[in-house]
Amino acid sequence: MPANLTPQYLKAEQWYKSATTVEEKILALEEMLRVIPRHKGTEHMRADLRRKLSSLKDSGGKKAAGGHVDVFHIPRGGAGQIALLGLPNSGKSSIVGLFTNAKVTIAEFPFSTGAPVPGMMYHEDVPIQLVDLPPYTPEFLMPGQIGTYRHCDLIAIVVDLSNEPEMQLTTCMEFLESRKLLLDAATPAVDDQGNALGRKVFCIATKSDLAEAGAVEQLRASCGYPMEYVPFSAASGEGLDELPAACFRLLGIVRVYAKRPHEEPDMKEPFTLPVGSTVTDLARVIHRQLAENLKSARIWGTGVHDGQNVQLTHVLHDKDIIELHFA
Ligand SMILES: Nc1nc2c(ncn2[C@@H]2O[C@H](COP(=O)(O)OP(=O)(O)O)[C@@H](O)[C@H]2O)c(=O)[nH]1
Ligand SMILES: [Mg+2]
Repeated sequence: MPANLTPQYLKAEQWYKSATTVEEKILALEEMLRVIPRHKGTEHMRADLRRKLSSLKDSGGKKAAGGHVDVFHIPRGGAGQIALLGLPNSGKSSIVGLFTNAKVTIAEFPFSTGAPVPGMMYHEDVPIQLVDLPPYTPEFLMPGQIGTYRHCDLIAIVVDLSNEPEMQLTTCMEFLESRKLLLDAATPAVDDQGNALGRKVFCIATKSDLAEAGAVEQLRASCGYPMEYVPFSAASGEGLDELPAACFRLLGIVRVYAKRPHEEPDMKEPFTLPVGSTVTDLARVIHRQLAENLKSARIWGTGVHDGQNVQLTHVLHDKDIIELHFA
């Protein structure tokens, strides 16, 4: 009986074949099993896929093969982690070099970046981690590199406006789409625990100093995917304030300052929390056990009178100062 495989299945199979890590192979196999037509003709194939899947899971799933250190696993730092994706020479390292103290290599020749380089950028007083990465080309991605994209909070697609920007963006979008790294509202891809595989993405349209007028609008119009475009230039300084601000906004976080009764607030190190977090969420971040004894709170900030008493379910706003009262 013919298997009659669908394009959806063949795509997942392509993903499996190109997967360079055990984690990716597992995700791709799960997708193949999810989309494979269920009839007599695919019975053997399905059994075979399930066998492969369980043997991969037994082999240790997320650990790097052979117990080696995975250089593409970058521990998260700051309020959020942003991984840069782009073709060779698109200007990724220049961005990380400009905003952080990281030692990046900037060069006119491709593949000058050989391993991920994390650095801390600041939006005002909020630290945000940028990760410079080797380039992507349809022919070559460093084995393991997909893991960095899989586990970051936000992917920044870096497009060089001076060199066929539409082709660059299409190439990156096709890569993200084929690995289920795009959040698709209609059919969000999930792993077997129900976690979304897709990441939030946006586009840094760089080298704007070399671009023709209207290049960013053209790029936006050429790509159907809804996302933000931030014009930038390491040479002219365009976007120097806007890029960190956009990163902060797109990470979906608020920063708040905590204060003890009768003391001044600590304005040096804000706490960062997901948008929508409450007074109780802040208390949990400060001290999980103390949070149970939280009795009341006063807030100076948005939508309240100075020092107003609020419920523990009150939703925090960016730059609020919160005084916590424990029993
Ligand atoms: N004119 C101009 N050149 C840039 C800009 N950003 C990077 N470059 C140059 O583009 C080349 C590649 O930059 P690099 O950051 O190493 O790209 P990567 O391969 O994506 O990391 C280097 O020669 C940079 O000096 C920019 O905004 N404007
Ligand atoms: Mg580089």
